[in-house]
This record gives sequence, C-alpha cells and structure tokens, in this order.
Amino acid sequence: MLRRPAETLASIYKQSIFTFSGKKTAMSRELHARRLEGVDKNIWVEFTQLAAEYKVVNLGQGFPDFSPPSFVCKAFCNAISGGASMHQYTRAFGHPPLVKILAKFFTRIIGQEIDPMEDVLVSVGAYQALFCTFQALIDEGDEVIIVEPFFDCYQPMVTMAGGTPVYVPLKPKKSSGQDLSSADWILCPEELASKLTPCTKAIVINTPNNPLGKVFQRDELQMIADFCIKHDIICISDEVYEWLTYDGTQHIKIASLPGMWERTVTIGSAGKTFSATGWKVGWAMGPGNIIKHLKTVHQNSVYHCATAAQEAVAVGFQREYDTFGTDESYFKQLPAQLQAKRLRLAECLRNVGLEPIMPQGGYFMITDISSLNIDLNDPSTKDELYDFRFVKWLIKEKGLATIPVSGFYSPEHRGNFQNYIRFCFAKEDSTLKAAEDILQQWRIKK
Ligand code: IK2
Repeated sequence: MLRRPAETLASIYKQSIFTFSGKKTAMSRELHARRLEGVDKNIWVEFTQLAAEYKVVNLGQGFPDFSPPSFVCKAFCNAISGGASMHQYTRAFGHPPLVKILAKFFTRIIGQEIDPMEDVLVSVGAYQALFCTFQALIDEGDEVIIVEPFFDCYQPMVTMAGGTPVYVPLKPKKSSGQDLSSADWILCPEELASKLTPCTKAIVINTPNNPLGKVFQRDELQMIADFCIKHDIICISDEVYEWLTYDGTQHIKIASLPGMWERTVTIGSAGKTFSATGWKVGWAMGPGNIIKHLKTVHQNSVYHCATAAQEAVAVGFQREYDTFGTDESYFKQLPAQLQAKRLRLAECLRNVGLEPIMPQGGYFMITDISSLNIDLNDPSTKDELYDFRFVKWLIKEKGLATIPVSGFYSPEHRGNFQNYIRFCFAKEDSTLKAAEDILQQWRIKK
C-alpha cells in the first residue's frame, strides 16, 4: 500500500502561482540562460521534499537532528541580545572576530601564517564558498578534474562557470564478502595522470568524502600535491567534515603539504563543525592572491553573511582554540559521539544482511542493496536508475529516507553505482532506533 503524503507542497504551490491577476501571462521568448541547461535537477531539493511529504524517519540529508553544543547556542543568543551592531551589516568578506580566529586557529593547524583580512573569505555555508571558487577561477574551456564519487554540486558549479568537469574515480580494491572500508577505495596515479590536458586548471578533492567517507592519507595527498605542483594546477579541497574521523584515522589538510598552500583553496563549514547546518556559515581559505578573486564574486553576489551567526561561530572557534586537544574540545567530543552511532548503524545493516562500507570519516555510510532483490514495480519511477527507484520506494512504502549514491557520480558512471544507497548516521539515538525498527520489519518481509 502506498503511504499518502502528509501534505502536497506541489498543490499549495500550484494554488499560489499565477493568481495575482487571475490570468496566466506567457512570454514567448526563451526565459532561461543557456548556462542553466542540464543543471536544473537537484538531489537535495527532490529528496528533502519527498522526505517531508511522507513524514519519514530521516537518514537522508546530512544534518544532525540533535542540538549544537550549548556554548555556540549561547553565543548566538548573546549576539542577538547583545547590541544593535549584531543586527546590522558587518565586514563584507567576513566579520572581523571570525576571520581573526579562523586565521589564528588554522595557522596553528596548517603551519602557515594566515592573514585574516587577505586569506579568508566567509561565505553563506561551504556551498557559497564553492560557488565563489568556481566562478572566480574557472573560465570557458577550462577543465576541472573531479574525484568520484563527489558532492554533487561540483559538477553544475563547474558547468555554470563555463568549465568542463573531467572525472577520475576512486576504485575499490576489495570485492564484497570481505569487511569493506572506505580506505580500500583508491585513486590510481596513472588514471589521474591520464586526465591531464593543456586545459586542466584545477582538481577538486573532498576529504573526508561525501558520500563514501574516504579520508585521504598522507601518501595519497602527496601524490595529488605532486601532480598539482608539476602541472601548475589549483587544488580545491572541500574539508567540511575535517573533525569527523574514526578509529584513529587522521585528517590531513593538503594545504599543509610543502608547496601546496600557494595553490590550494580549502573549504570549511561551521554547519558541519558545530552541528548547526541551518546557520549557513562557511569559508574559503588560501593565499590572498587567489582569495581576492573569490571576494570579487562574493561582493557581486551575496556581498555579506549574517552577522550574529558569524559572531557565534567566532566564539565557538575561540573556545576550540583554547581547549584544543583536550577532552573538553567539541572537535574531540563530536567524533566520539558519532563513532558510536556509526557502529550502531553498521551493526543494524549487517543484521538485515547488508554489507556497509565502513567510512573513515564524515556523516555517511553507503551499502550495496542488490542482495535484497527487491522487485520495484512503481510505474512512476520506471525510467530512473535502480537506487533512485529504491530510495523512493523506501520512503513511500517503509517510511525511511536515505539518498541514492548514483547522484554522486557523473552521468557517464552513474549506471555502475545504481545499487548503492547512503545513510546519514549523525542522528539522535531515537532516530537510529526508529530506522532500525523499520529495517528489521523489512528483513522479515523480504
Ligand atoms: N561540501 C560537502 C562535501 C558537503 O557534504 C556539504 C553539505 N552537504 O550536506 C548535504 C548532504 O550531503 O546530505 C557542503 C559542502 C555544503 O556545506 P554547507 O552546509 O556549509 O553549505
């Protein structure tokens, strides 16, 4: 039996559109800019809406359903109630207390003197930092190497900037039946070298990776760094999950390797750092001669980010600077908390006969679902890839939201990864328990 949507957003939208004059007025000219062609679909828009309509247990989109730590919540409240200036514009490229503490904090991590005013740009989440980076650095005809699987927005952002994405895959070196880990997914140096052309301008890496959870090790990063230095390529390193690594895995910033600060833009997210994704505070960090171009895009698009949220994130980073490496540090507490959730989800998936790929880092775990042999017969999804159909079935029939993994692949390679789905384990134990209950029933019925 198909579950009925709780509320059909589409019907509300239909009621509200075109009602101003009571008439539909059609324009005959082409409305959209050509750069929008092929980038109109978005997995987050589609699956977040579906999850909301069916009121599911949500292990789909990557946001914690638990509260941020009280010290940042308090800092946000203090900012809002503290004085008039917190409600007004601040410096366009980043609230001074925030850029100062980000520079101080990461100077210590990277081992490179970071200038708060020149080398840091605060953005509306990591998303906007990525957008500014591609718009600022990629021209018509430039090629950008993207390591697959990849956070889906890299592809449309490169395309909208006029560039061409070129994909290089992480490939598993083990087959199913063995304990699977994201560490087994390897970037082959020869395959990377084969993607180089005179048009290659940049490479994008994401460590810890979304959706796989791979954390690049020093030798792997060194191989990428050597490639960048040898061929004069910019490295865009998306490190939004940098504090979330498990089982002793260490996150290394590629910008800290010799010769890499000069050519790396590192992307960060306060949303992931402080479990406050709705605040939408992010940043890009790198040498001033690169960041200044991102600032040009920023000042001509959003110009400025919410002052009070930046103030709260600044307070949070100051606290983490002071407690760094101690048991009090949230950057130590959060991965410990998520480690238990990660193990719990893995156990639950194994109990229903699935083989999870254990992530070394991040919020997510992926698993192959082909062994379940679920015969999907929803005619409305018949032209879609299997994982998209499966996830829609899981939402509508079982009330559990996850994300299809083929959405993190290029159109060329999607078909090879349509048997995987992604679960987010950054959730309350009660949410994980509710998901477990659904999966258990499903095992009995399969
Ligand atoms: N980069 C990566 C790798 C991300 O995962 C995200 C946020 N993703 O969350 C959606 C999901 O995968 O379920 C971002 C960038 C964007 O971060 P922010 O929220 O700071 O804009």
